[in-house]
Amino acid sequence: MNEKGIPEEELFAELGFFSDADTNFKKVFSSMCTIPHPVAVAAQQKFVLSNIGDPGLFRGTCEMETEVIRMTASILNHPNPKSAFGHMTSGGTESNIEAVLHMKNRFSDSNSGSDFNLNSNLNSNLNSDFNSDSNMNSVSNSRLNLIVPKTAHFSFEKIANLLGIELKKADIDSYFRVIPESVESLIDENTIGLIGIAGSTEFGECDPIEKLSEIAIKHELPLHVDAAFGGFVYPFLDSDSVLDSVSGSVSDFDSDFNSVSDSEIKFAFNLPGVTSVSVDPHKMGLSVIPSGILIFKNESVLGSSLDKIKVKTPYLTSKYQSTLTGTRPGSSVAATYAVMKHLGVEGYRENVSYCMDLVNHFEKELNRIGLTPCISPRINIVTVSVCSANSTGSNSNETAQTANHEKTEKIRAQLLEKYGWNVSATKTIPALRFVLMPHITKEDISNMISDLEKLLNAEK
Ligand code: 0PR
Repeated sequence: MNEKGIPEEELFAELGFFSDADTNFKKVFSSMCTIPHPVAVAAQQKFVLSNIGDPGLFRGTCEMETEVIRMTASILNHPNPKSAFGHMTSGGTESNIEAVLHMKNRFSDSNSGSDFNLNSNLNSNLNSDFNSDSNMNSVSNSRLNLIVPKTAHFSFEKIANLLGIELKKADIDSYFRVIPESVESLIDENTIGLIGIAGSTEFGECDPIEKLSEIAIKHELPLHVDAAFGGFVYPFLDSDSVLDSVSGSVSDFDSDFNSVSDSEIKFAFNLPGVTSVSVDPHKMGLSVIPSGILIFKNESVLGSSLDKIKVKTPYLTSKYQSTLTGTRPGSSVAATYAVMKHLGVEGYRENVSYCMDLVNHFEKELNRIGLTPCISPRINIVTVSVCSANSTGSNSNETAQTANHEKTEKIRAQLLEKYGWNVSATKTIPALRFVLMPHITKEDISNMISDLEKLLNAEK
């Protein structure tokens, strides 16, 4: 560091240089974040001092946090939003870490002979012939495991490493949704819980959470739903706009699940087996970074796990702290509160409807150059193969798959180098991936597709 400080003018000239090197989202189709709503930014600035890690000093912000949790629980169809238990986090990764940490603690609890029963308050007969005690007592010394869909976000890899658990990856179907039978077949006496995804990172798909909920109840396991992206999308989908967007697309929906309109998809607290859900306001919630939300059905589903992570904080204004992080930005709470109150359900419906309109336009433009999405997009994430037909299926051999991944990567890189478009590629199949966020316009889509067409013609 320099001995003498530099004058403000010089400093801000320098900051301008750095900010010019950052994106303004103009040509970004690869990000799950977007430009925050102006009311979120204004509220963030008003609360720069606030630290909800020391709640007694920031009572106002804490009140807003409680209200954010209640509003989110109601979006997530909680039968009694006031009884939901949760807090704001820095985003999906932290929420997932904390949800799995509690799963691990609860598992050790049950295993140490505690009579804590996760689903004891359920009026369900699904678990009538299941004896949890005998199951738990037979635990071997092998590593604890967590069952995740193959499409789970990479944050779960970090979690496995951090918590010393094994990830068991369940198979996915041709729509890239987890197969419930595969999940159930992976459960053993060392399984600490199940993960489902509402809005997968690569495809935007929603796993059959209803089925996972039944499995969770049957085996008395906690079920965490990662709705980091989908949490501010699925509840606000208008079924008409969705039907529009899927018509004329590749495959007809065939299963029971597929015939359900997307606005009716159950993925949260209206399913009895769901114990926790994570949702990120800093993605489709239009709030500022960092803003995440982790909600448990109620405090009692945590059993004594909460006590395990509670630490005494004698020199703070509260007696203890039970969040993973200490100092937490009240400005993110204020921003999220502001945008949720300002937009209301109606505003978020409009936001999602705008994005789904982009999806419709995107599909039409793709058709114009002879392409179709890999699967009918359920939400505003579209994947597109730029390789020849039939070469992306699961039957194609490994060499062909590698060649297709390489070709996809080449096109992705050229879109950026020649034309400045930021697009990503999927790893599950060789395809380009486009996240149609609110900062994108139809004109951007048409321009980008025209540039893609030029690249593909040059490849012929
Ligand atoms: N769960 C799901 C389903 C996610 O898609 C993500 C992030 C997370 C959890 C983790 O969330 P945080 O990154 O908030 O901890 N998905 C995006 C991704 O990894 C995050 C992202 C956003 C990446 C904007 C780049 C970007 O420009 O692709």
